[in-house]
Amino acid sequence: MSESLVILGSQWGDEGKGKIVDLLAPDYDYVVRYQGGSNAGHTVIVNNKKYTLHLIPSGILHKGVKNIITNGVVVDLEELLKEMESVKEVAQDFEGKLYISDRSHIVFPYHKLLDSLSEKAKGKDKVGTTLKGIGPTYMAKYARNGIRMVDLFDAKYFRVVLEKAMNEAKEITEKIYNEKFNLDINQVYEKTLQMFEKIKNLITDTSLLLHNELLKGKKVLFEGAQGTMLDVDMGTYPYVTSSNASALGICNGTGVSPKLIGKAKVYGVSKAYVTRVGEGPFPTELSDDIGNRLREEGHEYGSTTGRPRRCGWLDLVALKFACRINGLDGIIITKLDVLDKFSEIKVCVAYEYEGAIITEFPASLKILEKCKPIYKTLKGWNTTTKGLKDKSKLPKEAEEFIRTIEEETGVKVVMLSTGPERSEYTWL
Ligand code: 2SA
Ligand code: MG
Repeated sequence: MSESLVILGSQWGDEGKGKIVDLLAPDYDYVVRYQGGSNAGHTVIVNNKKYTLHLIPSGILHKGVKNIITNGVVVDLEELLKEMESVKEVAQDFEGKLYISDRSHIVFPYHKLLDSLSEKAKGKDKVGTTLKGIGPTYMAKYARNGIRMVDLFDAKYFRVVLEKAMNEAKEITEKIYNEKFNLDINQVYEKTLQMFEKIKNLITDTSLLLHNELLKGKKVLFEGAQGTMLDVDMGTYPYVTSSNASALGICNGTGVSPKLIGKAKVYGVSKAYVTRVGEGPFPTELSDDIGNRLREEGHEYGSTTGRPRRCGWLDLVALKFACRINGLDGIIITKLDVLDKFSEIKVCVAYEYEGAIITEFPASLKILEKCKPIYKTLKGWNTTTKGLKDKSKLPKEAEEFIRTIEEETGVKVVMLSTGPERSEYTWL
């Protein structure tokens, strides 16, 4: 049986998964994206050139690595084509290098419209989505009104289902949101088919492909998007994305049996601190100078939307939760170097809630909102770890920081990332 690997976010996304997948990809036959859509933003820097991937798996930047967008991903054709253009030089030919599931659902312009109308209507209770149409596309999927890649092979059938879906979107727009619906069915229909023409040679039964390849012993790297705490079932609901961003989403997202996936190792990526974009409580958030310093030192702005990210100290209650949900075999700590200049570093080891100590992440946001972090204060290392590749050169204070993470979560830290470049990391 093959040795596969899962790399996913253990926090609220933006943990630096793209860089990790990119650097490990050469050891794998396939890199697989299994949920989410163009809401993801995976930044990879190669030879000083920055690539931001939203839909295409980060293995695309390597020769000989095949990439799969599976049934669990919602695909925006316009974004996909833009992205293919942006990596064209590196990827060269996409045929035989990028596969897209015939069962994946398509994000249409009316999904994006509904995303923004829903956010607007929620007012101060908005989720803070990326406005990429993700929620409405998954809603359509579960309401059995979605349109899949396979449907586009039959233009007549596509016209019928598109009309039905757009009429419904029009009704919601006008009757529920009292707004104008300016999208034209003919235009959406024609444009979709034109775009589809350009990628239809990449569409296949990726569930079957993966099944057969795994049985043959091929090595597969599963690339998560967003993070565990944004998982629709296990995250900080309703301030979550609309798919299973944790390891729990791999089976339904790929159409591969848990018996085959079960052989994979699972590594969770965590920043040395916490960031979050969008709304929703996050107990260790710092709205002070330290939070601002983390944002500036860490360049914490959304790679899809450019939004400033909320920053705070590392939350080990949440990380311990992510270790359990995902069954983590190891933790990868990124952006360690961002803490280089902090003389004191805090990690949250428990919450205080109405006088009681909580060590398990609560389901209720009402409780979470009132949780006050209980910190363990560690000494900073006050020296640079930027670009550090030799673990024996790790300052002893940074070793203590790592040890604390391991003690509190019960999971080994297996790798440190010390800068955005492909080469800036060390295995521990
Ligand atoms: P959505 O658009 O429906 O998935 O939004 C729902 C929530 O999920 C959060 N979310 C994210 N959080 C962090 N990073 C994401 N990707 C981009 C990035 C985000 C960006 O890599 O930087 O550029 O702003 C991502 N995608 C979704 C979102 O903030 C909502 O809280
Ligand atoms: Mg990101």
